[in-house]
Amino acid sequence: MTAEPSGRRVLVTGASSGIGAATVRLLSQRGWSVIAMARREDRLKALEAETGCAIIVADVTSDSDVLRVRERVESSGGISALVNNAGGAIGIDPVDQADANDWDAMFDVNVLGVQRMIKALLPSLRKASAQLGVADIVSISSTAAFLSYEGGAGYTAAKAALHSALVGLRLELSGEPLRVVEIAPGMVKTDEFALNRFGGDAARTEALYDGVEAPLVAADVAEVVRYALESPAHVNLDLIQMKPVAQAAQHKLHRGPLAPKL
Ligand code: 8X3
Repeated sequence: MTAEPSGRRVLVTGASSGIGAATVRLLSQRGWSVIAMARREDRLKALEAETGCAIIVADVTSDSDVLRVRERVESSGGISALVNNAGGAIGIDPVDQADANDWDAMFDVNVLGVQRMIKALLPSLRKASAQLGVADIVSISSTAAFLSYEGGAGYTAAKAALHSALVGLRLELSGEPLRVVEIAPGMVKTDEFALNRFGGDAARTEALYDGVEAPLVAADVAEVVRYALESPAHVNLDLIQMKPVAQAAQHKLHRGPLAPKL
């Protein structure tokens, strides 16, 4: 990674697949200088070869990794935007049967991982905002932050905590040219989200999307990230909830063709 000015330079976490990888692809195409961060080096290398992005192999749940990321970002020109995408769900156990270790892991990646990244990179973002007039923290939460469902309590609690933390952050940054954007997607069909949640059960994953006409895909969310980042500097998209048309709510999913009631 060479030193360069921090204008339109973004770091994306969870970049090895799904929404993160789609965001890296789209922002690279748009001329952003992109740093893709994730744990899996082989996937990052493929993304680097495809898009020309810089890569950092690191885990948002590791204090020492995040410190290393901070040092590398600062020594290579800083960033003007951070996209906190790393996260995920583990299991679908009801509260009385869930493994506390799974909840711990969900809180670590979905909540504390975002806090670690913001704490580490806020100085760089502040510097960029002084140069450019604005800098951005975009975080991918979930519709799960706003509606609980059976078997999802650990995940919904973590995403609700993330939402609450982002509201607090926006208040704390009041008066600075820093935008805090939260994007809350519903059903997004990616290669890994549901597969990870269901412990690798491919049949169960496929059944989740069965008959759903056009679930969101990673590129749909990436496009909203791009829109938020490229909006005029005075426009803060505080919170965007997005779902496929077939999903009126997590518990109100239409399977089968969408058809007008004529
Ligand atoms: C994923 C959305 O509906 O599985 O963040 O909770 S949902």
